[in-house]
Amino acid sequence: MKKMTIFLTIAFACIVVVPTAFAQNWQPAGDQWIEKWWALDLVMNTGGFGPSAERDYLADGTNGDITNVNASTRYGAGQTGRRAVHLPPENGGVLAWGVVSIDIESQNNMSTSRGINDLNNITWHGIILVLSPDDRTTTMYPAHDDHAEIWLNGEKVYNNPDWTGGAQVASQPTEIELIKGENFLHFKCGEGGGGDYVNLRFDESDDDLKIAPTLDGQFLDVLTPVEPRGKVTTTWADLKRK
Ligand SMILES: [Ca+2]
Ligand SMILES: [Ca+2]
Repeated sequence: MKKMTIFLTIAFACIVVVPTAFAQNWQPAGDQWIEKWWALDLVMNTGGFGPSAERDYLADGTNGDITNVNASTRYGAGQTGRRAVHLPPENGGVLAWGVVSIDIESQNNMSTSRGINDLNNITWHGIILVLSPDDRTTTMYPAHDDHAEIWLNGEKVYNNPDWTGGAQVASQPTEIELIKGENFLHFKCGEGGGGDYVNLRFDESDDDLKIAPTLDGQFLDVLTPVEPRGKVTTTWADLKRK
């Protein structure tokens, strides 16, 4: 009897706890432009999008722990919860990751996401988690001004130095492979002058994808745990203090 009671208790706990863990307020996908990103403070005074594209600021600022490539993997995404990116003062100094909302209609949404009208010689790094119910080939639609590079699950899938002509204009829709479960996408965009926007959406048929950061601003906490949760909950104030 006692064993049965324990078994039932555990079974009940599983039924109650597991669905709760997945009841997240995911960002919608499909043909909707993605508004919330897990983004790094902007790199400043880059010298333009040409010099920016030749640099791996993430690697330079973390002794190689986070890189442009591994920011598109579970490992690198997880590391963003533990490390700031330490760059020289002229490039912004200690840069932190956090949830950033972009104005998906603005031609200067990199600048305005930081409360400034029009910054130049800056570089954006943004990560999203894409949860897919299956393996699929689909199309992503990046809009950017200027040079955009995109990595997906540890591979570079996009490299376009030319601005696309509008905040919701994708000049090079690109076929990508998503895997069932977690996919990580890292979008780097270097801005020289004038317009400065990033934007991304998937295909209309991808309305079953789930995107994080969630609508209520969660990112690290919705990733599949690979280490004790306590380590991820260090706040940015703590890290910057160190
Ligand atoms: Ca600008
Ligand atoms: Ca520009």
